[in-house]
Amino acid sequence: MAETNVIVLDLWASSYGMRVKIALAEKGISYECRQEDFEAKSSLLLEMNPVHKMIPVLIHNGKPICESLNIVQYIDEAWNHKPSLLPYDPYKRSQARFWGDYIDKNVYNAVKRVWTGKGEEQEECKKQFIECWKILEDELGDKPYFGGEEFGYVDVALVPFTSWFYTVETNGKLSIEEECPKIVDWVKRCMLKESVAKSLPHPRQIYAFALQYKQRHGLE
Ligand SMILES: N[C@@H](CCC(=O)N[C@@H](CS)C(=O)NCC(=O)O)C(=O)O
Repeated sequence: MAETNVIVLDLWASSYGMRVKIALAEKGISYECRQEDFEAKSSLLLEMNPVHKMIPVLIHNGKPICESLNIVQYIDEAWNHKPSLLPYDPYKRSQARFWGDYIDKNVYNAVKRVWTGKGEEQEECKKQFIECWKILEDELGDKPYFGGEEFGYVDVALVPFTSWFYTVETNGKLSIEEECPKIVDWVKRCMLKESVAKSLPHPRQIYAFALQYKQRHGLE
């Protein structure tokens, strides 16, 4: 399959965009990454994702695929010469999708509420953040990765959000390592993978991005 026909519409700090970049790297697919400006979205983004007008969008041979987990599943199916990100077993596949859905419904908000929150409200958000990640930690258990021995779909779905841990810890004055040590070990394990290390920005870049965001939105 022609790899030159792969474009990702992205914003570097987006955890959703990072999922797509990790999945492409896992499959060894080279691609062109175009950064979007949310204040002036490109006509290509509006054309390729007219429903949500959001990144990430994968454009493969001119055709758009939207919604990050849908994109990860597409990548897994379109480039099936490499080991699958989703398990083959239907039950295990359903479990992986369940956790992908849990992450989508809970993690972004849990993370964002801590770094944007203040005072008592932030304390409540910190409790919810820890609750959310403890549930994930229980699911991980003593396995190296969420799916077992191999890095896979749930890891791809979740690990991008950990690039925000430094921002969460600094703004929320909490130690994720104290609360969820197995998660922190899992992050270190994932970061040893080139696909992850090259797709996640440095935590301090994210922190600077968050600071600018808070200034722009009067959240300081
Ligand atoms: N459910 C979507 C979420 C994507 C999303 O929230 N994208 C944000 C960036 S992190 C976006 O494009 N925001 C632009 C806007 O809201 O105008 C996915 O998984 O792809």
